[in-house]
Amino acid sequence: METTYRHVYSGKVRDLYELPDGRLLFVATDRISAFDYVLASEIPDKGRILTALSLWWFEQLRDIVPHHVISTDVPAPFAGRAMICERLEMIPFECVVRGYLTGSGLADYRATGSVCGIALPAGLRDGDRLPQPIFTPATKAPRGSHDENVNLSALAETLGADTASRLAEVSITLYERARGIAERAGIIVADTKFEFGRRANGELVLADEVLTPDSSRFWPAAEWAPGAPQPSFDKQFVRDWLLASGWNPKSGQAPPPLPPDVIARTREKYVEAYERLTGQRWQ
Ligand code: Q0Z
Repeated sequence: METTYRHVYSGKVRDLYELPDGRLLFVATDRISAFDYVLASEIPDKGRILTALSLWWFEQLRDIVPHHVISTDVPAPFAGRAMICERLEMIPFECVVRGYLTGSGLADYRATGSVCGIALPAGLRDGDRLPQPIFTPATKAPRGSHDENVNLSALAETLGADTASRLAEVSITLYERARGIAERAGIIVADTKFEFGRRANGELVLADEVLTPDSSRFWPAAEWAPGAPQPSFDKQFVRDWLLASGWNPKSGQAPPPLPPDVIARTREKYVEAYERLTGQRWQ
């Protein structure tokens, strides 16, 4: 049988296609990014592992909110690393939840004492656990620029107060469910980004990929030591090797290709995250 699909968009590490009936084909590639660059080297199986992980999370969360996945019966070139999804009217904000303080949340906190208009206790350090998870939405920036944190009022202005508060509530509920599961697996989900869309009847649906190392910060719980940047569960070998190679992230030069052992060890981290979280062996 002949299957056609039309390429509609590519992100750094994933591609989006449209099927003839209007449904979308959401494809995770083996590409990896670090320091805002897509690397020349790919991580074998990364696309399949992250797709399997995302599908597993969608099932863990489906009693909280419906998801956009219709089928994983995809054209052969994408087998195992793609989902056929219902087409939604996407909400034009990233729904970020933070359980720990780091990254742009830490930067905002250091500048203002707040993150997205939410005041936090004084004296928090990089990597500290927050008293409770916070909803910190961001605008979706065009490619090449960075998302901008916004407060709940900005969200309410664009979407209406009801939708804004529903997004906050659902996002925090999803995060709390996920962090409990991950904690028991020895993984800290420091923060995560959800994307939602609406069906024609107005229902909110969880879209995109969820709770993968690409959409979240995963930290190894055993190594958590707030007061300094935390090691990344998946990308630490890549970052360490790139910096030790003498390459400067601010040079404007493309990063060098990764050596085989760094590729292999990074692949193992994705497998480990999958196995620890799902309790299933990878393949
Ligand atoms: C997601 C993206 C990329 C994958 C559009 N269910 C949906 N309905 C309508 N639009 C989308 C979705 Cl998931 C949608 N994106 C982001 C970019 C690969 C996803 F390159 N864009």
